[in-house]
Amino acid sequence: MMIDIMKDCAREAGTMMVKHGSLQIEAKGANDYVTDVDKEVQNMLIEKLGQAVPDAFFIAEEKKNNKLPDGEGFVIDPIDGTLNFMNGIPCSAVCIAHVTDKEVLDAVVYNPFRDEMFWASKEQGAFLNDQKIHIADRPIKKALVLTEDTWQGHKEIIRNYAVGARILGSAELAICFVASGRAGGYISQSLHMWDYAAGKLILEEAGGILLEKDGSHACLLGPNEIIACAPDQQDIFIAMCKEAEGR
Ligand code: 2AM
Ligand code: CA
Repeated sequence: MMIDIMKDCAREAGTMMVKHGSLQIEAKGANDYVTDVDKEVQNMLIEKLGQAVPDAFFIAEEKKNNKLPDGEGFVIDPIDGTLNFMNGIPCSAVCIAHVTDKEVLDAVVYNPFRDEMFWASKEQGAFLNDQKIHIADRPIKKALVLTEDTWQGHKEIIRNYAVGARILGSAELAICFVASGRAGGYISQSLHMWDYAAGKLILEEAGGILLEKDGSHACLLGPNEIIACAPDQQDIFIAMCKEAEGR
């Protein structure tokens, strides 16, 4: 099964992340970095997954990409949370989404530093390792809300609606933390497809929804200002985004 191949690939990538030597770091832009491990993990994943699906397309962070095509392929972030990874903060993940005709059919998000494999296959439910996961059923007032330091309004606005705001530094892990009920929601800005493609299926299979900030369902094509939450709490999150825009 494809999900088993993807989990094996993620574990192999995880070993590369945990056991690397001294890192070679390159700046791609302001506060945007890539390491030799990102590139090596990506090459390994493209090779192994390409053997499993010979005509697959690949969209992956550390290569030049065209638009998401129809047909079968993979959307990959070799390391989501690269800044954490570079600084020794154990909150980063290898992320693989298996896509057909722009729909995610299988997904894994693996944090090797905690041996946590979030995964899902379409209509089969979502799991953390061997345990089925579900979004939280507590009100947002009693939950943490995750965000990014790039989101224009995070701390004060979120604190008015929730217990508190947290920044993990990995979008995919943040979405999986919502899927598993650790957090009540996630709001972010300027994500790329590979920052949320795998998390989207895991969240949806866990009973959550991934939205654009105007409330429409997020697809893989952008503009990628993303809300992850429970369906019955979407109005609160859209209100938070409106409040942020008004600043
Ligand atoms: P990355 O680690 O793969 O770069 C926290 O910054 C989250 O936002 C991470 O998931 C990070 O992905 C993502 N992100 C997307 N675009 C970014 C950018 N230009 N700079 C920093 N983080 C970015
Ligand atoms: Ca990355």
